[in-house]
Amino acid sequence: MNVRTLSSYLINKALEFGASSAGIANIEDLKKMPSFRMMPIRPHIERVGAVENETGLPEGVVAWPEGMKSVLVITYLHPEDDKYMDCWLDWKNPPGNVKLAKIIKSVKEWLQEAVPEVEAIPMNYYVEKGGIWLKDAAVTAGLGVLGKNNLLVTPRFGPRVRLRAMYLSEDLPSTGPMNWDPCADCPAPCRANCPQQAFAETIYDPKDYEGLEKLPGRTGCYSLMQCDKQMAIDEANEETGEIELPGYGTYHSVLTYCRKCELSCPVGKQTL
Ligand code: B12
Repeated sequence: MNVRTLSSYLINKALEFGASSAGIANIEDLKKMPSFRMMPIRPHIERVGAVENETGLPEGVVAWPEGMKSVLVITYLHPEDDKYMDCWLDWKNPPGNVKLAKIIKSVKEWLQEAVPEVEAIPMNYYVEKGGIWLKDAAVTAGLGVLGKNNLLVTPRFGPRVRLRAMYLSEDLPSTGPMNWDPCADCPAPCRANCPQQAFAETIYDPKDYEGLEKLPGRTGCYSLMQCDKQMAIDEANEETGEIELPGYGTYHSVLTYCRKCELSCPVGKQTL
């Protein structure tokens, strides 16, 4: 099977198994992307939900597995009116993330059967546990662009998607990036609606990051520390008790993280 055929088979299989969109990012392209360049040199920041580094590599450095050449990146829609899709239920991964992992597993099983000579490694969500910087990967795969809200904004669903990826041993070319900027003339309600004003000041400077111009919030104005304050408030407001969630079952804990920058985005609202 030639590379183009394999690439379109993988994308179509991911869609068939339920992905909202899918694409390919070549690892050589990924290594040049902003997050992959910035994170190894960004000073350590303490934050809510941080996980232990299991890769044995310095913080921020991606553990590229030997022999892997490209990555399948998928999105899964998290609609505003299905809020529990994005909630941590009983301290477990949100249902939408579970679905993403299942789609990836199904594509891997299909690939093993159909093209056994190509190796595939489903990836962890966290870079600290073998994952990659998913937004830059999705941009490279042509699934959307990095918006003023510092999120992947997709043409159909705006930023209301979550991401997951799988390594591939085949040297497949990237299916992006796309030439589109929905934020250019947008007054950025995503930024104005942030309850912690996380986009209020420019806090990163290209000269501190080897001249890198594409910084958090596009220009360096996204403060993870401000955003993290809201996450801490959300964690303190975790609902507990016997909670009945229509369509999901009964739970003893429901944790809902802020999505203001995401849900204020006008892109894709007409699709939903
Ligand atoms: C750690 C983390 C957090 C931390 C820190 C966030 C941060 N940005 O630093 C906290 C807990 C605060 C957080 C908050 C949120 N997160 Co979060 N988070 C992650 C995680 C695990 C890693 C992100 C990271 O550190 N990236 C590296 C840093 C450097 O990236 P960065 O700050 O975005 O800055 C880079 C980009 O802006 C990029 N960039 C700028 N301009 C351009 C232009 C181009 C062309 C390109 C390619 C790149 C680019 O360059 C910067 C580096 O120089 C990812 C999953 C993953 N494995 O990637 C999810 C992830 C990014 N989070 C996600 C979400 C949804 C959220 C929240 C909305 C909370 C929620 N309800 O889930 C908020 C949104 C915050 C925001 N507006 O950015 C989604 C994003 C989905 C999407 N549509 O983009 C992800 C992908 C997880 C998922 N389940 O799919 N998150």
